[in-house]
Amino acid sequence: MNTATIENGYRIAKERYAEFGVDTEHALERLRRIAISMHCWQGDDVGGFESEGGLSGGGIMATGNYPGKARTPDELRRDLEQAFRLIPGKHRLNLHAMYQETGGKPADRNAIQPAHFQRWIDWAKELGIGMDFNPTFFSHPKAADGFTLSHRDEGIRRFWVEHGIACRKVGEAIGRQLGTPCVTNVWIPDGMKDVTIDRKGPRELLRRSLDEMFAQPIDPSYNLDAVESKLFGIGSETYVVGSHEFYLAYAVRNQKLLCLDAGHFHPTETIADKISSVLLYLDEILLHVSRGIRWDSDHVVLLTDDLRAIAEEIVRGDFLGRVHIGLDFFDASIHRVAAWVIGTRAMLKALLIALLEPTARLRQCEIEGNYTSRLATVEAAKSLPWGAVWDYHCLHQDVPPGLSWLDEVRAYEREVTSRR
Ligand code: RNT
Ligand code: ZN
Repeated sequence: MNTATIENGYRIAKERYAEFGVDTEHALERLRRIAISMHCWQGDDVGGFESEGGLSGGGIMATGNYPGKARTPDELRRDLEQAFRLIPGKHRLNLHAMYQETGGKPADRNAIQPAHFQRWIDWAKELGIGMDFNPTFFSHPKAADGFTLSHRDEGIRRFWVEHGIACRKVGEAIGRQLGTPCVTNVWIPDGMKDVTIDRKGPRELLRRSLDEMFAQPIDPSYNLDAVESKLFGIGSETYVVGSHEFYLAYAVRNQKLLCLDAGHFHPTETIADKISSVLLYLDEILLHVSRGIRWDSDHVVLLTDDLRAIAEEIVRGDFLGRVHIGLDFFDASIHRVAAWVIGTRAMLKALLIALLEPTARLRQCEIEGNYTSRLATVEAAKSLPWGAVWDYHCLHQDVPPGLSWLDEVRAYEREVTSRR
């Protein structure tokens, strides 16, 4: 695709959208300001760098053995930079505590300090991007029996509370140094595989642990706390302590961000319809955009109807300033840089389509009770040439349009990842 073809395509698209009362320039200007939080853990199959090869566990698992995964923080940063080069716009990095860099013996989880993440922070500063953070409540001997913050053993529970406290301090340092608040998201694997008699006890313990973790106020311009629910996981099929009801209530009462992960609900339940309800009671929320397939909650995000519905809700509700958009998927069966690029570009495409929607017109139809026109217009808008606007956007953001980004991933594979 040459530049003239893209420019011409855009000119025609602009006219077509104008017929629907949509200003493509305005949509692109808004799209350029959206920062997606790209998760580091797609790059090394959720391994982390605390031990050789990384420990798996905690009911999340990357499957596949595509060669060339990042084995060190430097390799991971290099891969992330390659992905960022193929994604239009300026985005963020979402880091997990197990990606600490201590230059030798790893610090135990309750002893991590901002210094252990300084190289990540300096790197983000160089790139001019923000960062988000996550305590790691899995892949650790003290999480081996499936309980962390809701553990009956006071010593273990306290260890994980200390980890949470340490991570909020890391989040604060990140936000202070990068000049944009760090969202520090808590997800724990705690739950039971089978018949559970006491569903109440662990929830009481979790509430107490969260209260202890969050006791110390932190300036929200540096750090924002989020809590993430889940319906079930591998090994926690029957009972998950941190269920949706648990965290929804906790977040509302304590004014924390609720993290809605698209893969953490019943298979036919989508998170799009939750956004406008939850934001009546919370200032801000975090999304983990993912794609659930049967029992797996973490396939690479594609431009599905579900994804489009999420983007539409954010845009129609005017929630762009209140929804932190993070990605959460991991696939070890395809090139890992490609996975990031496919998923992040899909999220941006969904947002672009939503920004190009003739929303004012549709809203008017709805107010007038003209549901026939509403339905007809929604359907007609689907075939408007958003692809031409997307390619134009890529061109002007200096990233490859269409599928041409894949050539760059292949070259990177030849020169870098296949040699690992
Ligand atoms: C797990 C949660 C959680 C993790 C990351 C690695 O089910 O979705 O967000 O994927 O913390
Ligand atoms: Zn998640």
